Amino acid sequence: MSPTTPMDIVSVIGLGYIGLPTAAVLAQAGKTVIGVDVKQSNVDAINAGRVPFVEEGLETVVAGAVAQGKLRAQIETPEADAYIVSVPTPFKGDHEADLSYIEAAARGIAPKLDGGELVVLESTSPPGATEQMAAVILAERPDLTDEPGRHNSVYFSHAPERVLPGRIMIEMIDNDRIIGGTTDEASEMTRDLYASFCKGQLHITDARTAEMAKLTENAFRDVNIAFANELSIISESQGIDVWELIELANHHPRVNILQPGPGVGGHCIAVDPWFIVSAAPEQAKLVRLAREVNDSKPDFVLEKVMAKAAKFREPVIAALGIAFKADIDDLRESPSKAIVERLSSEMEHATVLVAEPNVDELPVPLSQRPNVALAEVEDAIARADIVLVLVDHHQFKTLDRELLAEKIVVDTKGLWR
Ligand code: SAJ
Repeated sequence: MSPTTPMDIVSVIGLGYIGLPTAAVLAQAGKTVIGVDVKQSNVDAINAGRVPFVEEGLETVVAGAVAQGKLRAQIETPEADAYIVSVPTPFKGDHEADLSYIEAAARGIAPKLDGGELVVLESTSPPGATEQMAAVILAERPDLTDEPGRHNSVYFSHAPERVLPGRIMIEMIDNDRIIGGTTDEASEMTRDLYASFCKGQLHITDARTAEMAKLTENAFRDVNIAFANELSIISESQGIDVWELIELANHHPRVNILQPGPGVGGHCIAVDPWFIVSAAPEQAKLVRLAREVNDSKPDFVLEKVMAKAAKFREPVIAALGIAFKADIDDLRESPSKAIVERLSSEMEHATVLVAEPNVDELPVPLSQRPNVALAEVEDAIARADIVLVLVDHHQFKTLDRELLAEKIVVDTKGLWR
């Protein structure tokens, strides 16, 4: 196969929040897509046309692609023309990126290669990770090369995803993409592959810049949210309504402050800036500080609720939302979930009623706490002394305000101003 061969068979490694939508839109664009996942229950669900998590519009596309035979899932890495690696990159205890899932994916791909294939890393990664992935594959297969144009050449690139959970099926198609090959040929092949489904512009650079660009986008947002969170703490000490303050400041033509909240969660913005800090610990001062400001916001919320709860012998707290943000079921790195966990462990005499419309059961350890229960939102509020808004789910926005009469309200999202 040469770089001009159409990439008809694509294997997507890792069928999570990014991999499965990517597999689905590639199949919709006419590719034959073989998804790979380590979890048998995910594989079974997808092969039955079901999606194992909540994402607007995804299940219809998956079900259609599976029914047409364009998409299937399996545990084993198959032979394919192109591979897209979309596995987690968590961090280790010291905030250094853990590339072991990428390395495992690379070792799965290596024996399936003949020469001519494209291997794209989509997982958010520190600078140098694409080169490392290539090195793992070439160490396993010394008969292959990353020098372009030979019969045994393999092509490597980074094409970071930039989609917003909750809008993935729209943004996967519409957003511009950054593509960074380890060679120009790899960049071109990647551009051809992504052009099959992406209507946004495809911007070409090198692999390290592409890696850093993705981290930069999320660090930019983290720094801006940290500013809003710090403002909320300052405003409280000054008796100022932070929501009104931000709204007023944002009338300036060159000011656009983001919204404060209970902290920053999810597997992207709460994680990726640390990859910059760990790559350049001496230089990345502001990036580190923003992470620290956002990570400490739950402490501020916790102290506020505990102070309000002090006047009750057995306080009942309605905690509205434990997802990491509005209208999703994702609890990863959720500051809201962390606040509920700490409330329940630090105030054993309190009862915490969790209203989370996007989950059917509480996650561990909350499910094991005797003083925490999942409840319908109206019921939780009716029984509560303190109503703590942690997530701005649409179901909460339209609640009858009469329910809040005589309740102490701590609204971390400014939902009911
Ligand atoms: N948040 C605030 N205030 C705001 C905006 C967000 O407190 O004004 C909080 C949210 O509640 C949440 C966290 O920040 O806890 C992150 O939410 P988000 O909506 O900002 O971002 P994610 O993590 O869902 O998705 C981000 C996006 N990155 C950018 O907007 C730069 C998305 O485009 C990326 O693809 C995604 O990270 C990713 O996968 O990296």
